Amino acid sequence: MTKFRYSRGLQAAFIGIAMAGLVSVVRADIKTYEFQLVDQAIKAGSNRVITVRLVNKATGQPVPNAVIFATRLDMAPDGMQEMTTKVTPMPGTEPGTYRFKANLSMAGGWQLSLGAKVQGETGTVENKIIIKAEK
Ligand SMILES: [Cu+2]
Repeated sequence: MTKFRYSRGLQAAFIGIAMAGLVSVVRADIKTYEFQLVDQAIKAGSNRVITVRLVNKATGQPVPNAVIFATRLDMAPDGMQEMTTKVTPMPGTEPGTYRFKANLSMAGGWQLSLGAKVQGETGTVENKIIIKAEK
């Protein structure tokens, strides 16, 4: 009787460990996600399209259906934080990519600040992407 109870308890412990392992595999840390610039060469001018990909760094896979909720585009990389331009979201062309239309009115370094909510994850992905607008 005593032996039977012991083994049942041990079995439950193993199931608990297995489930904890499963949860850690399914739920990635929000820090494992990052935005990457897709098209490196962007010319200065109006109606430029900026394409970024949200990637799970642990798997290398693009992350579709994220909610992009915060964007700011300014020339902080060239010491012009106050020089901002409007960023307009556009539909993505493939799952996991997100596109924006912007007026890159000056050649030089632009910084795109992005925030995202990923489905099934708590917390916020926050990334700054540097764009080099060519003449
Ligand atoms: Cu500027």
